[in-house]
This record gives sequence, structure tokens and C-alpha cells, in this order.
Amino acid sequence: MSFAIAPALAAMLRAARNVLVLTGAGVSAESGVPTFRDAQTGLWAQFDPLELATPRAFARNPRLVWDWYAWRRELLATVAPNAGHHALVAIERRVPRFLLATQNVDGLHAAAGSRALVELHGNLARVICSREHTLVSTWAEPADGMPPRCACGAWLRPDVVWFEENLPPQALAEAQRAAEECDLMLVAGTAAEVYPAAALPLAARRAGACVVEINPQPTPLSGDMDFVLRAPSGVALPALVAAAWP
Ligand code: BV8
Repeated sequence: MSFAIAPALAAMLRAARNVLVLTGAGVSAESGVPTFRDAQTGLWAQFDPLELATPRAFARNPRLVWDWYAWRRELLATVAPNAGHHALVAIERRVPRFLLATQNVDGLHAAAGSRALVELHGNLARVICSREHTLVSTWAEPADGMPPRCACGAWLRPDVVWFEENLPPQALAEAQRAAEECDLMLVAGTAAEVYPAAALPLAARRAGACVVEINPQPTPLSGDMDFVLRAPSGVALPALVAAAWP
């Protein structure tokens, strides 16, 4: 499936000196990773992710939350980056300054080769102690129906940012600075409903950047975009790269 890119947008990307990209779960959809708001499949279809990805859910039902993340971690072992992830690597290698700020916790951007990358919401593959926040790589499967425990006795948890938890300050500051300084921002695969990540595109626009939405569906941002590519990111991003650097 090819996709037509406006010559003005192709020229903008080719001439760009400083590109910021914000991605959300939609960029991983074509890799087979369910988006955050798509109905979870099987056992998880009965749960609202917004309800599970919170400290309160973990405190209330630690084993359920642990198992939800263990299911998502196992799913990640079966998926690979798609053409959209690879197109973002191609852009990173061609523009003078580049930053990719992702809301995704699936590690697929790093797997595709993205280097200038900040993970605003953490990474599902990493497990930490819920008290010390230190990385833990191995653990015994518990027999008490609770999550595995750290040597200190506290439960283990995924190294992701839950709702009502602060984002990693350095990653957020780096993305916010890039929003102030970029001349072109691509916003791909996000419903633009989760803050503070969703504030980045309008910050870039206020600072004078050209902002592009890549999403098959409209979002609250759509009306403020300079360009909108109404297509899957796995189609639109490779088409954008091919149009900018034929
Ligand atoms: C914070 C990790 C300060 C976990 C995630 C009331 C009380 C407390 C907080 C708040 C509140 N009201 C608002 C807030 C702030 C809150 C927030 O924004 N809530 C929302 C729901 C209103 N934010 C926070 O709590 C943040 N922290 O503010 O700290 C603080 C401290 C104390 C008290 C208050 C505030 C923390 C936010 C981070 C949460 N963690 N993930 C996990 O993954 O389990 S967020 C989660 O949603 C994922 O990271 C996901 O990426 C992210 C955003 O969703 P999207 O990426 O946009 O994905 P979604 O499924 O929604 O949409 C997919 C899109 O892709 C769609 O548009 C679709 O059309 C498109 N698409 C589909 N296919 C394709 C495609 N696009 C392109 N190609 C395709 N093929």
C-alpha cells in the first residue's frame, strides 16, 4: 500500500535541522502489539488497562497486576519492529539533530536501531524492586499467590510509569527541551490523551515547529497539525522517508 506525501512536507523533512518524534502504542500495532486502548485479548479483555496500570491496582491486587505484565512481557518475545520503526531509524541517520520520545514500553524502537531515544513511560522488559527501584534480572516463582519478592522482601514490579506516577525527570526534560528547539515534529501512533507526553506537540507548535500527525484516526491534536497523514505508521513513515530522500 503506497501513500502520497505532499511535496512541501517531503521538502520540510529533507531540510529539517532538528527533528523530534513522539510515538505511542499505534506505532507497534503493525508488529502485533495490542494498542493500549484496544480491548485486551483473552483473560485481560475484562480489564481496563487504565485501571490496571496504577499503584492502587498493584496494592489492591498485586498478583493480578504482576500477571498482566508477565503476559505482556511474554507477548513481546514474539514480536519484531515493523517498517514504521525502521523508517524512524532512517530519519535519525539523515538529520543533523534527532530525538525519539516514546510512550511505548515494548522496547521495539531500540530493537529497530533507534539510538537517540527516551522511554517516557519506562520499559516492560525491565523488572525492579518496588521499594528500592533497583533492577532485578532473576527471581523465584512465588508459591504464595503474590508477586516474586526482592532480596529485601519487597514485591517486584515492572519498570514502567503507572498513572499518577511521575515520568523519569531526565527523559521528560530532554523531550520538553527538544519540543522547544525542533523545527519539525512527527507525532505517530498516539491518541494524544495521556499527559504530560500529549503536551509535547502543542509545545513544539507554540515554539514554531512544523507538526505532523501520523494516525489512521483523528485525535484531539488533529486540528492543530500542519500536516496529517491518515494512514498506518508502517505505511506513512516509509512513504515519508522515500519522498524526502528519493
Ligand atoms: C503524571 C506505562 C504527575 C504503563 C503508561 C488524575 C489523577 C492523576 C493523574 C492524572 C489525572 N488526570 C490526568 C492525569 C495525568 C495522567 C493522564 O494523562 N491520564 C489520562 C488517562 C487522562 N498522567 C499520568 O498519571 C502520568 N503521570 O501525570 O504524573 C502526577 C503525579 C501524581 C498525581 C497526578 C499527577 C503518567 C502517565 C503514564 C502512564 N503509563 N504506560 C503500561 O503501559 O502499562 S501510559 C499508556 O498510554 C502507554 O504508555 C501508551 O503508550 C499511553 C498512551 O496511549 P497511546 O500510546 O496513545 O495508545 P492508545 O492505545 O491510547 O492509542 C493508540 C493510537 O494509535 C490511536 O490513536 C490509534 O488510532 C492509533 N493507531 C492504531 N493503529 C495505528 C495507529 N497509529 C499509527 N499506525 C497504526 N497502525
